[in-house]
Amino acid sequence: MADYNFQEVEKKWQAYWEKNQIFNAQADNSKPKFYSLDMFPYPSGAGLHVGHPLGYIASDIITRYKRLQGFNVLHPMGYDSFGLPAEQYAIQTGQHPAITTAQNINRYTEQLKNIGFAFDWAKEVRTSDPQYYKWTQWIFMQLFESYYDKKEDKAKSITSLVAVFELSGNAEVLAVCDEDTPEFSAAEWKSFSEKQKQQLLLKYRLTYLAETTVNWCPALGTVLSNDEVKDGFSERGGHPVERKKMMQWSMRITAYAERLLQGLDALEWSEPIKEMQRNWIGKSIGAEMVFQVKGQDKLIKVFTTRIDTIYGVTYLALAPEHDYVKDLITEEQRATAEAYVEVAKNRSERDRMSDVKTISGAFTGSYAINPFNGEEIQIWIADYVLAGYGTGAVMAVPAHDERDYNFAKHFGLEIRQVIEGSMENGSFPGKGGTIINSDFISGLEMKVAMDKAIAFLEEKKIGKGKIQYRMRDAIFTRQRYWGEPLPVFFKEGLPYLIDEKDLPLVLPEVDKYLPTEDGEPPLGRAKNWTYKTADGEFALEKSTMPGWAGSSWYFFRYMDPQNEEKLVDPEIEKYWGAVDLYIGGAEHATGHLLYSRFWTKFLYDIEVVSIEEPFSKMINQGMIQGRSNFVFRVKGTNTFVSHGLKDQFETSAMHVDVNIVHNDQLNIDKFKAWRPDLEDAEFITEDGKYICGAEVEKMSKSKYNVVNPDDIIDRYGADTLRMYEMFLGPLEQFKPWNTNGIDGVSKFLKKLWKLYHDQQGNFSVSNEKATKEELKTLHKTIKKTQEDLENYSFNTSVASFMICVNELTALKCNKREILEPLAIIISPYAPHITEELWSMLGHQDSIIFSKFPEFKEEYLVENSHEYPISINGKVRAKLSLSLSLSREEVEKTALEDATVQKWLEGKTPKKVIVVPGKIVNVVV
Ligand code: ANZ
Repeated sequence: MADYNFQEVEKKWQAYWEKNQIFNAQADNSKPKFYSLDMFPYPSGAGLHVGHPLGYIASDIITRYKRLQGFNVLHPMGYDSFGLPAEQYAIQTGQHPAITTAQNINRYTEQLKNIGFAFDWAKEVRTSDPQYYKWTQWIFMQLFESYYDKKEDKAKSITSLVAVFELSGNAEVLAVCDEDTPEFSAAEWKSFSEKQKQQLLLKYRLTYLAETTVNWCPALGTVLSNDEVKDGFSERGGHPVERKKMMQWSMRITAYAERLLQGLDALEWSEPIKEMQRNWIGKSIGAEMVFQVKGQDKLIKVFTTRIDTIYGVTYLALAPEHDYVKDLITEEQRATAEAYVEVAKNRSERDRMSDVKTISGAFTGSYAINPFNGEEIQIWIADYVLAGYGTGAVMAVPAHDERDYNFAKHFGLEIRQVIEGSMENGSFPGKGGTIINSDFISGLEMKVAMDKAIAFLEEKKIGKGKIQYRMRDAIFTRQRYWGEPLPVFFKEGLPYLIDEKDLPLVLPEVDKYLPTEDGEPPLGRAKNWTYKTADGEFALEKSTMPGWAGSSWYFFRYMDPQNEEKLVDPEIEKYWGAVDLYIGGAEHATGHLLYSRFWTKFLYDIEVVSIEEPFSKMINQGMIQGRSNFVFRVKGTNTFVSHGLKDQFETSAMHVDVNIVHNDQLNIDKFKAWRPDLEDAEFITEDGKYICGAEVEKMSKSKYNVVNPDDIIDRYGADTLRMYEMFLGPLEQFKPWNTNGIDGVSKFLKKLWKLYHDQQGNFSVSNEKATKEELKTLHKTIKKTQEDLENYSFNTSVASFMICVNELTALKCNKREILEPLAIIISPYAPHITEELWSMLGHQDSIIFSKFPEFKEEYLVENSHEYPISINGKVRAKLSLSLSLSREEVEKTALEDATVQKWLEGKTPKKVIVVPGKIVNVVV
């Protein structure tokens, strides 16, 4: 065999791995485990581009390395295959989303297999597969059958809650429930009708149906979650989103707010991602208190984080949507106040919040009484108060809060500074106004002052300490077709679960994937979308689950995907446990990564799984950007001028398909064939070449800069693609795809191949002992590779492989003692070529079953030293001597040396000073 034939070799080993199920993992208590997870892809119609596999290559390298270290590795892949794009496509073409999804999955799988990933394909899951979503529905049912017990700080069964209600009502129950849950006794509970009982239980269930203000996207015909909305537009498609009240299923994720917050500390995730989750959860420690409205039987409840500033309150402010607004507006204020509310209501909260320049609001005409000092203060309605946070009302302290300050300044309201212990904890610098020295708060630490104020509130029964979270319960339904049906039917307007034995509740066929004429979700078109029980036939829920349902627990299913009895076998789950390394994009910080943690904690509470946190360590890979190429058309002509000459003409730049450009040189024939209008294009070239311009942009079809991994593999092979993606730069960094350097990587692999072959291209490896120098080169590379892999620094390893192969080539090394371990350490990066070399070296088994070579320090230690021999202060000779020689031996050898003898001219030295490992000084 002459040159390395990657096409043949790569296909051969991919087939071998698949046939022999090399990467199939079984739980095995005799071996340490390593669970490596990639964020599974949504199989879109466009297929993979070179940016997608970046993280998969990194995790593949780690898993191959872990296997070489003796770990039992689980490295699965699957598809997050429900979702909007397939459905939008179905709407346009009438194709069933299941068909296009299956086609896309086939294409993805083929592309992934071409890259030579060590995936355990036997563990594949697809979230749109009824055998998978049966368990997504099952988890939903468990959530419906559970409530959150605050005393035990865990989810418990609704049945146990009902037992307590029957015994003692709900006065003693400490559970997470709706704000408006009434108190009832055991007797009352027993007297309630079935319907009343169900209605009350919905206030406790961990998934519940309630009227909620949602993000409604009319263009997509569905509700969206907060993280699917960016700046008032849908993340997918960029359609306007509005706020609307609707009956919706929600998940009581807020019950887990504190545990979700605390759990973050122990995770090996990047600080920015943890911080994003902390902010999203948004814990505030403060107090809730009520203000009596003067002359009315009304109490306004506020939430404040600074109860210690109570003596500085100069007005109250309510959100325009606050329930009391109508009743508080007095006759004199009606015209102005109502006009203001009308305008404010038509502005979204987001607009009102982000617009800090226009300060708007109105005085209601009513007053409230500050219970601490009996003072009467004005009640205002203000833009900056959000209806959905806290109580929708604030006690305003303009001297200490910037938003209050701006508002007070604008409307000429009093600004009163409180002098107290908390001063340096942040009073608003621009303050001014009067200064008040409060009665009992003065001179205390903020924390102590707050505790005192809270004690006062509690004693007077007008308030209490309160911990507030910014996070809201998560809306769980979408008015769409391509998602999991909810296992719920309706009887007398109330939701009930279907029987577990009827799972999966399979998505029904519909004639069109659009809402019905009366605005019902697409499932409203299904025939017989009903559920039969002994009591009759009932309508099933018509909304489907959101995209995040299936992806919130897939990492458990991978462990045991065929299990028909259980979500996962408990023994198997205990063995694999948490994911040891999760690689994926940072964009899921407050979506998928939060929901998965929530569901894992819930499944832990109900003892379905043994872990509370799903992802111990996570790395977020940076995006690979496109490197666009441009040609320059001379204005008004069909002539294109090369980059270096373009300034001599008036030109306009035009994106050109990067696949017909190589090293920035345009392939003119391919360019002419690219589009009909370019057929007769003319070119002004530089030295006969047309050089294109280049720029880094997002990789996208419209910029013609999408690079398909298949093309790279055809041209250079999968090993080159893998190494090159790693070589591009640190995994976490954003970096442009720049094929200009890919030839270097491809040449490196050819050089590696040559080390194992003679001049004629015949395989030739000798069994001679390796020299010290050869061993040194090998061992420094082992050391570097190992350190790099432990630090997930992949690009640096590739560089050290290159150096190593260059050194060994220079040494003409073809020794087995060096080349065997070399193949092993490169194999995680370039598995195909090394697998081939390994078999040529005479091994029967896959290289994956060998052992990562042990680094030996001794080969790096220098064992000789080149001593300068100085005679009367001048270096006259250099001698390479072993470091193990004694002082006397060094002296003796030095004096016997011929050059030294010459300089001594037969004289006996007066003095010889030997500094071991450094120098020999001779004085004559
Ligand atoms: C008095 C006060 C004095 C406040 C002071 C702050 C500083 P976080 O930390 O985000 O929880 N607030 C309460 N509910 C609000 C709402 N619905 N819309 C807008 N603002 C609201 O913020 C809590 C603080 O934000 C609360 O504490 C309240 O103002 C305001 F020197 O009360 B504070």
